[in-house]
Amino acid sequence: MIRTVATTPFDGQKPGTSGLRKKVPVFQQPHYVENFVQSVFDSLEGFEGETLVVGGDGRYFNRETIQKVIKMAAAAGFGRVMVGRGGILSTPATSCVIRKHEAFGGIILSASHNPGGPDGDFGIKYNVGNGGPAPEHVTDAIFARSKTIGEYRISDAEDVDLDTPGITRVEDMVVDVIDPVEDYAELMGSLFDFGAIRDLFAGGFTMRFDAMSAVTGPYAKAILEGELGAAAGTVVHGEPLPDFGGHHPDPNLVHAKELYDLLMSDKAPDLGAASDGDGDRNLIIGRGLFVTPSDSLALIAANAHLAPGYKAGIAGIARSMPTSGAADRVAEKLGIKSYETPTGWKFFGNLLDAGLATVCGEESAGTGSNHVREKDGLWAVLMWLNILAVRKQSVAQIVGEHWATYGRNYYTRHDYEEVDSAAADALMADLRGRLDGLAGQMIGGLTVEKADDFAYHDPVDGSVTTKQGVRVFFTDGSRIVYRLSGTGTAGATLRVYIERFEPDASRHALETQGALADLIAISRSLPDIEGRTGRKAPDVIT
Ligand code: VG1
Ligand code: CO
Repeated sequence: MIRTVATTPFDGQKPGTSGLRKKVPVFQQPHYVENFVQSVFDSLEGFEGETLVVGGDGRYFNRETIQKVIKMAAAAGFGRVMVGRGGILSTPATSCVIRKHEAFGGIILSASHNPGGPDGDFGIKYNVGNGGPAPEHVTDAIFARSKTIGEYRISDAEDVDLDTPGITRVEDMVVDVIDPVEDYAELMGSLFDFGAIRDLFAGGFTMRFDAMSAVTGPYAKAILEGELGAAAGTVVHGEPLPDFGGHHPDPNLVHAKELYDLLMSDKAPDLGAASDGDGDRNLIIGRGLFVTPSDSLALIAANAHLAPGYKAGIAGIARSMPTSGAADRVAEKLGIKSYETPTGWKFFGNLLDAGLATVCGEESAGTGSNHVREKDGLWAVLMWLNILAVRKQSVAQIVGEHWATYGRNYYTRHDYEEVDSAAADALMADLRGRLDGLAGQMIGGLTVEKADDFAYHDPVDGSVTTKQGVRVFFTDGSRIVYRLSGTGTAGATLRVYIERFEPDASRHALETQGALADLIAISRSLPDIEGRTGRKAPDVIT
């Protein structure tokens, strides 16, 4: 039976960079999940009888929330829910399933790279029919609805058995429990030269993939160890755990330190890789060399034609604004356009749908292409494997040649986490207020060329998104960017992105923090980070 339940709005159900993210106890409040899910459904039209894809990264509270979503989808009139077995579907796999099965949309339960568990983070994100995150006009409508909601509808049916594949029903709606890996693995096989990668492994190539006890374990095991013949044990931390083993499933040099240390040691395999909680981020480390995500995007763009799915070449490259300009140099050389979007994958969807861009990436370890409408961790790893298999060189050789051809963009991001929100807002407001006066000023030995607050004009739908980050450009081509995170759940996180282009090949082997030392000092003094936040140094450097 379908029940209508009276409710009252909750404050703050505003989707951020990638959906609604809060601490688990916030989501556990009575009606909290239901209010948000009903606000999503109330903001959509035309889904009667259509398919909704539902899955998550397996974190704590995943299963309970999936049961609610299924019962509410039945009450709302969806015709079918496709849900990953065990409630598991990585973010890129969800995008793949939505597209392949022409679903109306999907709901992804994840807080990505943030920790899970009873005191950890949780999240709900709605994706539209192209498989990508809902664009801003949809998330704005969801938020507006959440502020006025007075009731929601839910079936009082028994919980669905999520562990047995096959078809059941909730009310009139079909529930199809699907293999979470199958469609995705098939798509990967259609894009990459699995035969060449198999030969690579058969020839003694070694790798470690750290799934960080998160969602990619089953995908990586099936594809890398299963289909491609990588040695058993190549995938470590391969079982998705509700608390990710107590770690941050964040594939960066801080949280994947064990992997990094291995790749820097004399026991290093040829390639180290990792992915995040929901499987959309990637970390690539060659023997003795970490590849920054910004460089990885540029390298993938320059070499994509070596993979069968991209052999006709790429139409354009898109990167988020804080991502380094390395990819722009590749676009220039290839004679294709590069696009600069605000942070978050939702801005790439229009460019991909319109065929303007083929490859996209973010400095935050996100890379992907037009094969789905999310960034895709394993895709990036397979792309690297395909490139390595064809070029028969090491990661370090390939990166070195790339820098010699295009120059090197030294790049680092400094995060100041859990800063007092009011202090962070004041810091940004102060910077914004000073923008006009910065040009021409000499700071810490460098001269400011111009400064602005990034605004994006979507070339496809004409929408304008403002206040996406303060950019300070220097006359030597360096850049510092400031923005506040839109994914955090406690206080504010100030992200400071620092970049310098170095054309001189004799200066391509410097240590990054040293190469950027003058800019790093300016990045702290210019907005007086210590005075305003009490922080002398960042919490995380990537
Ligand atoms: C961060 C990253 C951004 C990424 C987003 C979602 O956002 O900077 O590049 O798209 O996380 O990634 P923010 O607003 O905190 O800077 V995921 O892997 O969390 O879905
Ligand atoms: Co993620």
